[in-house]
This record gives sequence, C-alpha cells and structure tokens, in this order.
Amino acid sequence: MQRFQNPHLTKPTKPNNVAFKYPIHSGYITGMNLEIAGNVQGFKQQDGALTIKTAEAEARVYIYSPTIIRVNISKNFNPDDTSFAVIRQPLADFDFDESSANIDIITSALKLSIQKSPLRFNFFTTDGISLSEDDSRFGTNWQGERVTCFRRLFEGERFIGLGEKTGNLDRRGAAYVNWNTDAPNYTPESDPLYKTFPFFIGLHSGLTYGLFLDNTHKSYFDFGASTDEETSWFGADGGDLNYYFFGAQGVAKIIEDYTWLTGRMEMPPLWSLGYQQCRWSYMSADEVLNIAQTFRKKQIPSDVMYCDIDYMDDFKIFTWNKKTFPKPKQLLGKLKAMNFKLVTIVDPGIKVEEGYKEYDEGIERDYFAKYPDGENYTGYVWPGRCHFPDFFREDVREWWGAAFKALTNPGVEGFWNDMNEPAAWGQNIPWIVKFGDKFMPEVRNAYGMQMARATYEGTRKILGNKRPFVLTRAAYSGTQRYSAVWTGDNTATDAHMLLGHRLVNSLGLTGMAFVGVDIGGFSGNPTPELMVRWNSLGTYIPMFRNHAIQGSKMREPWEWGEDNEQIIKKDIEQRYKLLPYLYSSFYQSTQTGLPVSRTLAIEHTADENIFDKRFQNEFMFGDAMLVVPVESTKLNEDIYLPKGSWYRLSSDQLYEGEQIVNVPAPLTDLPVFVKAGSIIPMQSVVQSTNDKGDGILQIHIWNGSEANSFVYYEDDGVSYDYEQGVYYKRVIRFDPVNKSISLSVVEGAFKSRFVQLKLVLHGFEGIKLNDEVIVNDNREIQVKL
Ligand code: MIG
Repeated sequence: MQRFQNPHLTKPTKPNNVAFKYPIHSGYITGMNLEIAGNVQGFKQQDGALTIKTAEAEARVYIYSPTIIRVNISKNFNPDDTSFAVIRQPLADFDFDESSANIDIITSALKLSIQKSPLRFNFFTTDGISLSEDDSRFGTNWQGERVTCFRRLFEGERFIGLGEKTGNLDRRGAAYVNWNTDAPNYTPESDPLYKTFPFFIGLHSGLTYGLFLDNTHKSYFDFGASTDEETSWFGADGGDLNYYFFGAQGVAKIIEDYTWLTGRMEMPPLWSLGYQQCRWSYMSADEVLNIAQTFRKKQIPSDVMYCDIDYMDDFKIFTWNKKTFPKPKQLLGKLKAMNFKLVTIVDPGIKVEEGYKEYDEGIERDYFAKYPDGENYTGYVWPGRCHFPDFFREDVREWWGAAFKALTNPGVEGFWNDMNEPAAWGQNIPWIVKFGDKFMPEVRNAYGMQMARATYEGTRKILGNKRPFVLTRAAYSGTQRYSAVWTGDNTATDAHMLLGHRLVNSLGLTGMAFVGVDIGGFSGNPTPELMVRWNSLGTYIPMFRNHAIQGSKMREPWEWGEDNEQIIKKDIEQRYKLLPYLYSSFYQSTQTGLPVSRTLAIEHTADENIFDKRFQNEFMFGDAMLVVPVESTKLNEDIYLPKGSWYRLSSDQLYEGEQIVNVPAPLTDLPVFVKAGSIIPMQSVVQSTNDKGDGILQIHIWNGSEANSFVYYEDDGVSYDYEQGVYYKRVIRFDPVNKSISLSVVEGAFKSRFVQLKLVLHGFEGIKLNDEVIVNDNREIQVKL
C-alpha cells in the first residue's frame, strides 16, 4: 500500500512519500456505526478523578502536575487501570469551575476547558491562548471498538516525535501506524517499524504542547495528511482514548515532563559507551578472540564484542554451541583480560524440544502464550517450531530473568533482545493468541518492552551491584527504564545513514536517550567512503555499534585499506577522548530526560530553517556540539548554523550563526561545531573504558560572550554505588565578563579517576595558560584568565 504526504500543504511543500511497505491490518472492527461523544449528562469528582458521563461514554480527567493532565474516555470503563508506561500517580484532589457551557480546570500552568454540549476537551495557556482543541464536529468518536480523536489543526502547526518513525523531522502532512513489526530491508519511507511511542509534540503560534496516547493497541496518527488542513487525528483499534496532555512551554520542558511521567534511564555501564563490534555472526570463540586481539594489536580503542545467534546450540536460548563455543568461561576470561565485555543475543522464541530446559520448564509451568483453548501457540523462528514466553506475567518474567545465569555465570554482562515485536516467520501471529488475559492485538506493542523488562530486572538481580547492559529492538513508551534500543535492520546507503539520525533524534524526543543504529548499514555492503563517513558519525551516536548481516563482507575497521583504517581509528579515538563529556551528558539524561543526541527542534524550535529538508538531520550531541551528517559522496556541504557563534571542532575556525554556510567535509573531517562559550571535558586516548589513561582531565573551553556552565559527573561506571552517593559531581563555570573559569566544590563520595586537571582554551587570543596542570582535589578552584 502506498500513501503520500498531502501535497496541498502550505508547509512542507514537497510530498513526504510515506509509502507503507508493510500491510496495515484493518483492525478488528465489530460494527461500523459511528458514535460521537455527545452531551454531558452528569459529572462527579471522586478518587482523584473528575468523571463525566454522556450517553455514549464516560470520561475521566486526572491531574498529574500543573503541566500534565490526563483524559481517559471510554465506552466501557475498566477499573483495572494499569499502564506499562506511566510510573506516577495523579493528584488526590483538584478544583474546577462549572458554568452553563463548560467545566474548567485551571492549574498554575494550564487551563482545560471541558465543553458540555457536546463533550469536547480544549486546552489553553493560563492567558487563554489555545494550545490544542478537539475538532468541534467530531471530537472523540467510535466505529465499533476503534476509537478516534479529531483535533483542530492550527495554521502552520508542526509535529515532532513518535519515536522510531521514518519521514521528516516535521511530521505535518504525514500519517503513521504503531504496530511493532520485524521490518527487514525497511526503506526511509517504511512504516511501521519495530517500536511504538505514541507521543508527539505539537508546535504552533510560538507555543508547544505534548500528547501521549497511552494505548497499546494498534494506533494511528494523522498529522493532517488527508484532511484538507482541517484536522489532525489519532486513535486506536480498541481500548480507551487515554491520553496525557503536556502543557509546558518549551520542547525540553515537555520532554522533562514526559520522562517524569514514564521514567528516565539509569546510568549505563561506562563500557557500553565505548566502541562496540558486532556481526551476524562471529562463528566461534576463536573468531571472537581473534577480532578482539586485532583491536588491541592495532591499538584501535574498543570495549565490546557481540555474539549473534550462532553462539547458541541450535538457536536454543540460554545455551552455548558445544563445538564452536566449548568453554564460555574461558572465552569471557580471555576477553576480560583484554578489557573486553561480551554481549550475547537472546530471542523470545523457545524451541519446541523435549529435554531442553527452558522448553520443559515453560511447558510444566504453563509459561507460554496460548490459543484460547489452552493450547500453546507455535510459530517458526530461527530454532524452528517455537513457543513464546508470556512476558506479561510476573512469574514468567522472573523465570526468564533467572535463566540468564547460563550467560552471566561465564561472565556475560550485556544482553541483546532481538525479534521481540514479536517476530515469527510469516509475520502474522494469529489475533486470537493470548498473552495473559489479553489477545495479541491488545498488547503486541508492549511485548518487546516486557521482554526487555524481564531481562533487565533478572540480570540486575543476578549481577548484584553491577549494571547490566540491555539492548532491545521492539519497545513501547517507558522502555528507557530498562534498556537501550537500536533501529533494526537498516541498509548500507547514504539515505539510511541520514535517516538514522532522524530516527535517533526522534527516539530522543520520546524518552530514549540510549540509541544506536547499525554503523555501516546492516544489509548490503557499504562503499569504503560510506563506511568511513558512517563511522565518523558513530562517534556522535549515543550507542556506537558496527554491525552487519550474515553473508556480508567483513566490516571491522581494518577491512577498508590502510588509509581508511587510520581515519576510522582516529574517529574511534575521538569517541574515547569525549567519554568524560559523553558520560556527563548521559548523567544529564538520567536527571532531566533530555536526550544525548538532540534534534535542533529542541532548542531552536522557532527557527524555520532547522526543519528544512537540507538541514533537518543536524543535531546537538550534548549541550555543546553541533554535528552535521554529510553523505559520503559529498566533500563539502551547505549547512545551517542556528543562533549563536560556532567553532569548527577540527580547526577552531569561528562562524556566526543564523546563516547557511558551505563548509569543507572531507572524509577525514566530519563537520562538527562547538557552540561559543562551551565547556567540554575530555581525556587522552585510552584503549578501553577500563584503561587507566594518563590521569588528566582536560577541560576544553571555547571563548564566547555569554556565561556558561557544565555539570561534570563521574562515578565508578560499573556499580550502583552512585545511588548511595558514591559519585563525583561538580559544576564547571566559564564567566567571560569576570574572565574566570571555576570549578565548584565536589559533591559526592567518589574519588575521580583523574588526578589532575588541565584547562585547554580555544579562541582566547593572547591568553596562554602554559599547559599548567592543576591537582584535582575536591575544593573550589578558580582560574583567572
Ligand atoms: O532474522 O540475529 O535485527 O541485528 O543480526 C534476523 C540475527 C534476526 C535481526 C536483527 C539483527 C540480527 C539478526 N536478527
């Protein structure tokens, strides 16, 4: 099926070509009569909810904070009101005003005006400016079980978010479906992909709002694709029209609120921020060791090796192939001695085979998804006939989590969850299959998240005080609490390389800060130029993993000729130099939910240029760095620099912002810019995150006219001691007016691994600090310039 972005738009003017490569299942509609929520017949306030009744439905309104209001409209209210995503409780009580026409709820930040005849929900700023309104004609309506909410489309309204979705940064004029799908060979237009994040941010009239439809059924979002610019709409095949409205002003504040509601990531193990080398598959322990040794021999920094499905015995989860991986403990021991960690893959499908522990236990304890008559559902995946654990049950999650001992005993600390859409050959698990007490279509979109949750909770328990690294392909809102994600089976093309950044940045808007793409492109073989360019970009992707499909050419850094190897090595070294900055940026994500890789729409929301298709892939990597993805075939590029002054990282050349400039972009030098006034802590090159290094923390500062600060954060990188205050945190400040750089008193009980500090100045003419090093003690430090 093909769909095209509405070409009759004021903005954007070009069609989006959103082609749906995968079938859009039509939903299980039980009746086609249209019911529209009509006039309010009565209301009452009880247990933190304002309940409003019409002949057709019942609506409940809850307040979570002054900027977060939940509206839940249902035909059949289910008192078992659980959410996979939301971890907060509503306020116990709130005030409202009733007039003949409306019921108004006014918080310190937001006004919800509930129109009574007919029932409509309209959100305003406290000054009475409209943020978001129901469409006056159709509001919320049902066709059978399918529920839809029509909203007014504002002039010039833009939409960003929805997580892992193809298309443009501005989603105006495009439509999307959420239905977690194994999407091999997806294109830059395919939809749906692997994950569901039914959360978007609307931008109009200089205002911002967010809307999270917390519903795991197949869901739909139409940002004015086919409605003649009158309405946008969203809905789902079943369940409640259950949404959280965010009224904070500013995209960053909305992300902060959304991640307050659905949770934030915890500190990742430091090693997972290093370079990761993967392949489908390294076929034996010897091959894994050989690759790891080659990194060390060539002094190309790296931290992680992966085992894809072939390490298993016959693809049976929680087993090792006795011939090719005969002594896992020995393998892990040797990797550890070289400062490497190993990540192993697990799929949900449990092979149907008597005598296989997980199969026998799952049958005996009745842990698998079922047909309504009680028979276990069987689908085909890599191991052949498989049953699928019912991760919606707590006992099943505990069992699954404990089974990781087969991997943790030899020393594995990273767990890659694949195929958890869930995928089965044929891609069509019957709709009558049940997970827990729900049919597959009701909860499919949360299956992968529940698998990742089981993996995280289980391995965290087994590993004791060590942080597990979990990586999942399928996800639902809130998955950031358990796991990192990657964007599945991309392809070795420039278009996919650019798309990757839109996916990463869009996932960042929906709470996922720890995101990777397969560097080099999973399917196909990259040209050497593409490999080199993509690797340069990998330095600035939150998770930096090189991965390739079975049967493709080898992909490791030394497979591309001597010259290219040197460029690749230099870029990986750059990643390691930046780790103090990156780790602090991840810390920021744990505190505010702000992603590490940020679309310019977060900070430069009102700047039209950043939505231009030529510039929409540009992003901030942390607070300080602007990265411009450039195709591998281009050696210079027109780029847009937003407000501010910008130094090219490689040369310290200064550019003024709010202009398009053509800059050189040779394969040796990706255009990366540092915002004037920025503070970036770096270290000397190390070979792995476990490498002690020279003990010097370099504090780089680029001159600028505005005062700036940076929160530097460090801890042991492996344990949960930081939760008990064992961290090292201090604020680094640059004050151009008083010409000083200062470091606040250290907070926390961790002793920094850097014994010395060194200030490195950029763009400060005439000021030399003579390479002085400062002893890194906990006292306040002041340096006059
Ligand atoms: O059917 O495990 O997206 O990263 O290498 C393919 C083999 C299954 C899909 C994953 C890919 C992985 C591959 N997997």
